[in-house]
Amino acid sequence: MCGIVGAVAERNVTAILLEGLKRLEYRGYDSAGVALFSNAGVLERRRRVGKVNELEQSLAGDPLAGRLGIAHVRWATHGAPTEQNAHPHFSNGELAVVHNGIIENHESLRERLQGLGYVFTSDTDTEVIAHLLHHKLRDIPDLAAALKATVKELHGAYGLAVISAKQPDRLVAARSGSPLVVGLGLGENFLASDQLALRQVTDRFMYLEEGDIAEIRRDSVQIWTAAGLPVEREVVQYREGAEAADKGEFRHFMLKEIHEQPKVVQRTLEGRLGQEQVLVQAFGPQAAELFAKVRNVQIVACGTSYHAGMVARYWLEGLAGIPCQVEVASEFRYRKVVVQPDTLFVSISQSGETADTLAALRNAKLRSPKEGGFLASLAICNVGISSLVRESDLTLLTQAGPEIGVASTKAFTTQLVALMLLTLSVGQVQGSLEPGVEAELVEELRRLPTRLGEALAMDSTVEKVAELFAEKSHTLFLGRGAQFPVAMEGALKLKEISYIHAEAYPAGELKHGPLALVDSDMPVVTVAPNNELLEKLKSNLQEVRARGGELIVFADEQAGLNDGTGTHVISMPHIVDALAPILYTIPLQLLSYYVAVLKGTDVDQPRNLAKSVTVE
Ligand code: HGA
Repeated sequence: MCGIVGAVAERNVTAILLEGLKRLEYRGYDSAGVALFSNAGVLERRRRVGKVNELEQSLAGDPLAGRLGIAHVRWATHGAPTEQNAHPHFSNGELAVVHNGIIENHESLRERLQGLGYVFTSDTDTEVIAHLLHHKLRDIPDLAAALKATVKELHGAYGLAVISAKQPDRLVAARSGSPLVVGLGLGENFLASDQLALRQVTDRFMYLEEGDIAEIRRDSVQIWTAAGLPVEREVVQYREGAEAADKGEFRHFMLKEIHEQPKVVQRTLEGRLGQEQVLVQAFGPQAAELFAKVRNVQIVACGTSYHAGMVARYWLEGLAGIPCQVEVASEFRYRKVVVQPDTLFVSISQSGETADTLAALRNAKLRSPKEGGFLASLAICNVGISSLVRESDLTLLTQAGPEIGVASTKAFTTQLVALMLLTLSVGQVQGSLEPGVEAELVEELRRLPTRLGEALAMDSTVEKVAELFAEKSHTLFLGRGAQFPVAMEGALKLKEISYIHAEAYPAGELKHGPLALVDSDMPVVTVAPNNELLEKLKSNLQEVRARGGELIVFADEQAGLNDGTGTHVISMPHIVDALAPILYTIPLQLLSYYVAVLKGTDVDQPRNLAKSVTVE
């Protein structure tokens, strides 16, 4: 995915920019570029398709130097990954712009700017920003003020950095939907889309907030809010290892990662939501064209990722009307599969190196026309430089960050977010969503991080409930509809880390067998959002109570379920039904965590399990 680095200093910044780009390499990208205000007093740039290494080698042979510069790694959304489309983009040799995100109204802006005489040299949406800003500078000479006027006309998502040959003492930046952070040095300052890119030069950061515009000079940083008011943003000191390799205030990585979910869900949404629509191009430049052709979806994954795929089936069929099949990769790869015409192959994997999933993708790609090939492949993955991403036609990266705990938590919820974006994108392109659904869900997705925070606030309540399980050997998890895979994931978490035998059933299946197991030694966990299946679920719960089974119910605050003998109801914040699977996952993660802590098992490295399953 795209990355931005910028610097204004009294020394040559080329090496700083290159090092910054290398630190962003893990996100996956297709080209890289740098622009500098050279000592000759002009803007110069170098761009290369491929790795940062290619750019570095080119600069080693023919160096560029300057004290002000911006750099970018690009993951194409508009226009193929070519040198011409790589950033920085110039306007009239006077401005250089790098951009993360998508400008939705780029076509109309392009037409208008062409009418004004601007000549475009790329197919990107980004280039309109350079020319529009150039045009604004005629009436508004100050670079930051002109940028403020420019972004008012942009629809979509952006993290932007700009330098001008006419105001070479500053770099200016704007953020809306794509993160940016200012790095503070001594007599020099920096900018990046991720603080990781700047850690070699500073440990003090200022995070820009939505709508912020920043003017960064060697000795000052000035920030304005979207309303144009000057604002101070807090300076945060980075502690070495504070992110991935350190548990911080938490006892285990798993608990830390559970609590990171609002933040990483937010990151996974960043740059992917327009005003009322999902930005389909976030899946890649050819996504819209491909999604228009999709008549079926085949999802292939393992373990937790498989459960994410199971939820997506309810969404793809229920919201977008697209037939969907889901299968565990180890089965799919060895069986003769009949593929319907125009089927999109979707693989899901945290690491992107899961051996079975990768083999399934490779088999899918090798299918002869006689066997009926897939339309295209899409990887939903947390690691941008993984094999799965490299070998798929389209990618949507989750932004969960490194997951250390073996039992997956934040990877799962970010996969669900990615799959919801897929559902809405395919539905949008095909016009198959009910009117208003996309706008409503886009709004609800924006609120989701706050909702997840509310669910996490139930931490101590869930910790108490965990005591009911510590002495038990078996548990049942029940759910209906899209909550069935959530129950499966809850059961998987519990068995993975507490070693308690846990099974998940669709609640309606209870009386077809598992009810025979229910007695006072078999707690039954249920997730009960307030949807059209609630009344049916309530009857299933009665069936359990009638056999003396103890019920633990995570229920919508409006579900009308109350505590009683043998029934423990934990009230959940109300949420739109489509997003309930993401919210209800949280208390189940917490439950297994606290049961494992009570049992004294190795939470982060459960016996017999490994993180990235690169063997069959
Ligand atoms: N739309 C721009 C930037 C793409 C991006 O942010 N990718 O992660 C382009 O296509 O160049």
